[in-house]
Amino acid sequence: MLNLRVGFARAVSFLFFTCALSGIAVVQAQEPAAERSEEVITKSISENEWKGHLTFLASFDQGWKADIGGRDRRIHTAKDLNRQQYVPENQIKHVEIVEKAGRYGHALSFQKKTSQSLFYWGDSVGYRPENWSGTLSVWMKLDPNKDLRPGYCDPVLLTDKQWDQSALFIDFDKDLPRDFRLGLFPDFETWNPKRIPWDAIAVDQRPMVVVKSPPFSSDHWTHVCFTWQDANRLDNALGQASLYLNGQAMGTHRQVLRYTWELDKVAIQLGIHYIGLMDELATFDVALTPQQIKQLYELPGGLAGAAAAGL
Ligand SMILES: [Ca+2]
Repeated sequence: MLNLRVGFARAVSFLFFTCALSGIAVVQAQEPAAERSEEVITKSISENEWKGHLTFLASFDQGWKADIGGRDRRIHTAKDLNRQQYVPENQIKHVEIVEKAGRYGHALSFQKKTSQSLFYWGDSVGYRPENWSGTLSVWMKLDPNKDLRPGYCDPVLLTDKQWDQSALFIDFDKDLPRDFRLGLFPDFETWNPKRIPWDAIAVDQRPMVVVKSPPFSSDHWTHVCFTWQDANRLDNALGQASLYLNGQAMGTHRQVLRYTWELDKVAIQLGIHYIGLMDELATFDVALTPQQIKQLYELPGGLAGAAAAGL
């Protein structure tokens, strides 16, 4: 993703720019998640059932293997972001588990930028070809403006293809001070049918939720959570996705969310060009409500603790 984004020419004429954008099948509107309709809220599960919808969990407390996962819970190391060549287990010497350094228990520590890529298989995340909703949660500890090397950084990327095709991700922009973003890139033909180069798409037309001056720090943990709902609607109704930091709603993006995944290729990639600590990476097969996300943020023993207690 990173090479493509960086590689596109930035010098694009305004005329081309204006015409090109008219072809983008993206309806974008950002609004606080608290303003979402009552209909959406009431479709969610009850306040006490949400932990039972945990579909993937990597707490790093017992090692690299995911606590909860699908057909293969081992982490894998890919030669690059394309994941065409990969081997089981972590092979990157600059990434390690640090005991008791986590938000809860142990944590992953990424110490250098690398072209290799770590991932877990994502077949358990709860993908549905019709009426799909979900949540991803992770804790991060870094100062993005000091710790990261130049270029984009994607702490978590969920896809069976790549960043701009059937993908959901969180990233830091490459320009200082770095923005934090939630990227919603459904099947490529649905969001960019005219194949407009990325850098020719105006910032406010991009399918993302953008947070200026996000509250990340190397001194404390930051909880990152995003939800998606009404993806893969048969009637092509708009779906929506919302980003939360430390339990607070940061914004919502609406568009048709058509994701066509080959389940055995879905990967939860983590730590792409990331330098910092990471803990408790998890997914749910429902879109948690703002109240449930606040509960998750304040969970005393974390999800691993909740899982050990029988959720
Ligand atoms: Ca942990």
